[in-house]
Amino acid sequence: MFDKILIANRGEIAIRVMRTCREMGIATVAVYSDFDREARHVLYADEAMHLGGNTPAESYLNTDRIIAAARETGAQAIHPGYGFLAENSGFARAVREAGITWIGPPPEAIDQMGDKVSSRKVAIAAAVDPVPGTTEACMSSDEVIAFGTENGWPVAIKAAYGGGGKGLRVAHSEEEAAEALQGAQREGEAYFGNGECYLERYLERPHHVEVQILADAHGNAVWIGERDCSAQRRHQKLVEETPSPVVDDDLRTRMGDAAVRLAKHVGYQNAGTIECLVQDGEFWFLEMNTRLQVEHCVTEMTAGIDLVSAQIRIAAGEALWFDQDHLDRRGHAIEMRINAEDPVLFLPSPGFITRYREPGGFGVRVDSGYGEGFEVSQFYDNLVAKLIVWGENREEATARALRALGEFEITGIRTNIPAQKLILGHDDFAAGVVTTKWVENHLDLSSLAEIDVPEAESVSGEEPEPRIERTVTVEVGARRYEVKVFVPESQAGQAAAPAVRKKKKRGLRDSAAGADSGSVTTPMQGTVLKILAEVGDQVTAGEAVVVLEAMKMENNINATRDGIVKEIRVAEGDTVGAGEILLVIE
Ligand code: MV4
Repeated sequence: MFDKILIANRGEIAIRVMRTCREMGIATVAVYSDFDREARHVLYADEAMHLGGNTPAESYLNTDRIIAAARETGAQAIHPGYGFLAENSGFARAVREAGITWIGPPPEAIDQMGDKVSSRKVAIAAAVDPVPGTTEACMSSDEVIAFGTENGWPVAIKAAYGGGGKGLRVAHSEEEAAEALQGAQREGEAYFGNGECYLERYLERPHHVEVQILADAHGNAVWIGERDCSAQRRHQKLVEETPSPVVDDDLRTRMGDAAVRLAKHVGYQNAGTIECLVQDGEFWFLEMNTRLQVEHCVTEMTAGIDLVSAQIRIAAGEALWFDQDHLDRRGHAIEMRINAEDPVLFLPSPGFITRYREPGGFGVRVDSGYGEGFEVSQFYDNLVAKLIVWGENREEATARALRALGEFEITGIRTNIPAQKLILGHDDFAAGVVTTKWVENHLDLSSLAEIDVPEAESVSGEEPEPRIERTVTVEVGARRYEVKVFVPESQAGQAAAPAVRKKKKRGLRDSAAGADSGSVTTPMQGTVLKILAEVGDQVTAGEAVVVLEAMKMENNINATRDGIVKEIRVAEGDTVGAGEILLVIE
C-alpha cells in the first residue's frame, strides 16, 4: 500500500479523498493556487505544495507542476478527484511515465470513452444498446434529415467529444436540421477542439440513471448500484438519489450486468460510471464517465462501501475483495448540491461566507470544502457543500433531507438552499416523476424572487485581511533557506500599505443594479462565446446580447436597457473578468 498520495484537486473532493487516506494511514499532499493558500483542503492535508497562479491552467491543470510536486514530496500515487485532470489521458500517461501510480482508469479506456462515437461502437461490441443512432461522423444536414425521416423527429445532434450538455442540439424538423448541426459543430470546436458530430433519436421524457462499477487489474468487475440524477438544470445536477424511483429489481440487474459487460470489454480498471437514459421501463447506454463522480456518496451510503478506499486499493493492485453476490444495498440516499449561486437565476454568487452551520444528526453527511470565514472564488466551481442523507426508505430520506436543509445556515453569499427546499418538498419529487426537464419546465421559483443575500446578525467569520508576501531567512539545522511568508498587511511593517478591507463581491443583481445604465457588464469571469448584437442594433432591456461561458455553463448576458448598441468592447473568444464592460447601449 502507498505511504503518501498527492491529491490533484481542491474543495470538497480533495478533502473527501484525504479523509479516506487518513483512515488508511496514508499521508496526504495537497496542491494549491494563490487563491487557495489557506483553503480548507490545504489546512487538512499533511503537506501542501504551491502550484502558482489562480487560473486553472496555472494551478490545478498545471500538469508539470503537479508531477514535480509529487516527486518532490515523495508521493507514490496521484488521485485526481473529479473535474480538472480526472479524465485527461495525457496526464494519466505522464503520471505513469514519471513512475507514479495513477489512481484512475487506464488512459486507453479514458480515450475510448472520451470519444462518444467510439464509445457507442464499443457498447455495441459489448452487446449493450446505445440510444438508437449513428456510429459514423455526420458531415451534412442532409444526413440529419435522412436520419429524421427514417427514425422520426426530434433528432439529437451531439459533438463526438461533447459532454455535460455542451455540443448537444435538438432538431425537431427538417427546417431545424442545418442550424442545429452547425450549433453542435461550433460548440464541439469551441469547447473540445473537435467539431465532429453524430446523431441519435432524441428521447423527450428520459430519466438520467447511471450505474456505478468497480473493476480491478485482474479482470474482475462488479456493479454497486444505480443513481438517478434527473433533477438538474442546464446540465448542472442538483439532486441525486439511489435507488432510482423508476428502476425496479429486474431493470436494475439488467443495467448492472450491461455496465459490467462494457467495463470488462474495454479492460476498465478502477471506479467508473455508465450513464444511461431510462424511459418507459427501458434503458439505453449514453456515455461512460471514467472518474469518481460528485454524486458517488449516495452509492456509498446505501452499499456501505467507501469508493475512494476501493479506488486506492485497486490502484495498489489488490484484487476485488467481494463479488457481485456479496453486494447488498440498504435504504435510500439523497444528495443535494449546495452551490454558491442565486437560487432563482442560478448564477454564481462568490464571496465571503460570514456564517456557516452544517446540519447534523442521524443519517446526515456533509462533504464540504468551505466553512465560516472562507471565500468562494469566481475562479472555481461554485459547489460549497454536498448534503447527503440516508433513510430506511425514500419517504424517510426525503423528510430527513428537508429537516437537514432547514438546519443548514450559510450567510454572506447566496446559495441554492431555498431552491433545494422547493424541489425536495414538491409533490412531483415525492411522486418520483422528476425527469431531466422538470426543474426547467415545472419548478416555480417565483416565491424565492425576493430573497436577498442572507446576512448573519452577528458576523463571526470576519473577512480576512489581505496578505502580502515577505521573504525571510531561516536556518533548519545548519542549512540556510529563503522562505516566503504571507502576512496580514497590518503586521507587515512600515512599508506596507494601510490595511484596506476589500469590498464584498456581489452577484448578478447588484452588478446589473445601475438600472438605466447603458453599460452591460459581466457578473463573473468567463469566456465570450457569442455576441448576439451588432453596433447599431436596436435592443430591449432583458434581451440576450452576449453568451458567456462560465462555470462550465453558457450564460446569457442581457441588455440593461432599451436602446441602440453604441459600442462592443469584446470579441468572441475573449476572456473577461467580473465587472468588465462588454458593450454599451445608448
Ligand atoms: C440525450 C437526451 C435525449 N435523447 N440524448 C445531455 C447531456 C449529455 N450527457 C446527454 N444529454 C442528453 N442526451 C438523447 N438521444 C437528453 C439529454 C439530456 C440530459 C441527459 C442527462 C441529464 C440531463 C439532461 C438534460 C437535458 C437533456
